[in-house]
Amino acid sequence: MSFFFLFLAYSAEMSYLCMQIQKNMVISFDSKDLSAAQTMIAHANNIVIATHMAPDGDAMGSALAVYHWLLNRPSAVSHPQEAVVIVPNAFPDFFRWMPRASDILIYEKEAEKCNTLIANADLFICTDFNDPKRIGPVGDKIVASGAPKILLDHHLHPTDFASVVFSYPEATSSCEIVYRFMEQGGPFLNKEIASCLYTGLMTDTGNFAFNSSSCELYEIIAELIRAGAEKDAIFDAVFNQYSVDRLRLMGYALYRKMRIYPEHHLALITLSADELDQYHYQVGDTEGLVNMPLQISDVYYSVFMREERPKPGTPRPRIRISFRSQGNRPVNIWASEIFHGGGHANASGGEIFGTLNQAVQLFEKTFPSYLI
Ligand SMILES: [Mn+2]
Repeated sequence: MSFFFLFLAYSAEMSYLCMQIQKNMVISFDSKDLSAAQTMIAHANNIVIATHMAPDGDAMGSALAVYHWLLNRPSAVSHPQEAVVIVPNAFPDFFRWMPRASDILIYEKEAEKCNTLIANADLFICTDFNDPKRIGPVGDKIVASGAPKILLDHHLHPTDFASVVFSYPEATSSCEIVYRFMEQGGPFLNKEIASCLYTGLMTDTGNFAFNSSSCELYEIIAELIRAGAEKDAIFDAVFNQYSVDRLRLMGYALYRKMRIYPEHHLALITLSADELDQYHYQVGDTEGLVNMPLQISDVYYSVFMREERPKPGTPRPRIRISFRSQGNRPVNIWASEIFHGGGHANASGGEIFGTLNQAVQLFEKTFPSYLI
């Protein structure tokens, strides 16, 4: 009994502490790192901006914001720089409206062109990933290049691949870090940059539903709106663009494929490649699905598994797994120790190569030891 109360007191204290940290969160840059990065940027001629696989709003927003910033800096007149954004694979259609999204090069589609640009790059600016593995073949090429690398990111435990690292896991998003970084170089905001950054702040916090209690965040948002970001239109462009198939897929997943483990406050949704085909699955169609079971009052953990057909040369399908939780119920250790992934305490990812059944068996075997 006393242990129980001790635990309650402890978790209450922890959430209070987290709340305090959130409210007072100010990103402060190391001045040496900052001037090193600024010098690298000032001297570079060919800059490659790279972000993670299956780009989300924060990846798109942070990379495109840096791109616009490089193109518009006052020094761009005296010292024109080539800049390009490379993403490993396609981004969802609902980000197509983003300013200059059409300039983005998709490695999967234009590998040769990308390889040439990477080989000629004299600076890499990496946003929203902590490990070159997160960007597939682009990561290998970047690591192999001798050019300096600047990392702007909010995922835990960045691996040691960048020359200058701005890693703030307590930040809401990489867009927040990019905002603070660009601000150090003087006035920088315009409508394009503001729209890109707002997108990342909005998507990484579930439209400000979680991980979004810092006053700083709303100060930034006020500046973005002043600079021309159209908040409601951006919400509409990102969240109200479902296809009929996408909404039906969500309905099917919730109605037919959601399993609840009541005594563990846990939900699991699985979708096979065949089921995805039935609904003409497009990249991004299952975005947000993993969060939905958390709307159930007694569900605090949610896991979503999606099967990808094996690629030529790989015998087994890949099961992509997303983990979500609420409060002081970390899922990242489970994701990293069992499913070769990791991430934030309340939002992680992982994968296994095998069948959906094998993934579900592994899930059922291991969750009792990882969930509170
Ligand atoms: Mn992010």
